[in-house]
Amino acid sequence: MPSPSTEFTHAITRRPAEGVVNGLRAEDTGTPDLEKMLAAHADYVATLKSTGATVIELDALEEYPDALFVEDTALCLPQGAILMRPGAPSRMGEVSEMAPTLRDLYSEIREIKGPGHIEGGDILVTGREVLVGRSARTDAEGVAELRAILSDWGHDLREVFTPEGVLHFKTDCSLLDAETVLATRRLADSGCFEGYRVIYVAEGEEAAANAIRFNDLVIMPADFPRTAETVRKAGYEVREIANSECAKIDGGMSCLSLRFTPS
Ligand code: CIR
Repeated sequence: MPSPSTEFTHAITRRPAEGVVNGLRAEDTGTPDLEKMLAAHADYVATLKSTGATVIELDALEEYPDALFVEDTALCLPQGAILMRPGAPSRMGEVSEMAPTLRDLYSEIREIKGPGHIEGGDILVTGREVLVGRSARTDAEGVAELRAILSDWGHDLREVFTPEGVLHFKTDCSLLDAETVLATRRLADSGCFEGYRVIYVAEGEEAAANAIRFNDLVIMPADFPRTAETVRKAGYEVREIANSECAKIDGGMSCLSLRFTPS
């Protein structure tokens, strides 16, 4: 039986726009190089497709520099899709740009209406529950509104906390299989993964924690060799994708796609 938290027939991505150089970032570590980013993005899309999935590639959106990070706009579950309400004001409009694509694919669409905020990067769907990290982008009202929708669909939501200074909950963790997470120590030390098997990223390789399990593959950012080796030794098939340019605007492997099986 396919596992809904790791096996997907579809993904949605969005091509980076020239305006990506203006993407939000916590600190300035240099301007992203669009050509390099496009090459890495193409590699990412090809890797998703290599698992047999259909990848819907949306056009770049010049008016939204962060729109390539489609994960933040929606939560896609077997029962339906939920449109998010980003906490970053400059990203609010990305949701209505994503909505028509999801409406074509799903018969059931809900939306976070507010006043709270929630971004997809703060949501980890595991084999048994939906973990949502409160963060600078995701507040208590947003979590409460999502909880009400998920309870209609029979999912348990557990509220947890994204460490101070970390953008999203999934900046620091990923699901490797229904019961196993890859995480930083600073996040796992909060106790939020009690009952799960935790594989830790290597010290100094914290950015390796933002990976994705997509069908048979664990897709990880390149340049974190010790963590990649640990994940391989644990029995997973790893693919590494260059992430140097997205990293300059705080993005990574999970942010770049919505992954789902439409109902
Ligand atoms: C932002 O600050 O919103 C973007 N520059 C990065 C978003 C990354 N998304 C994610 O982790 N899900």
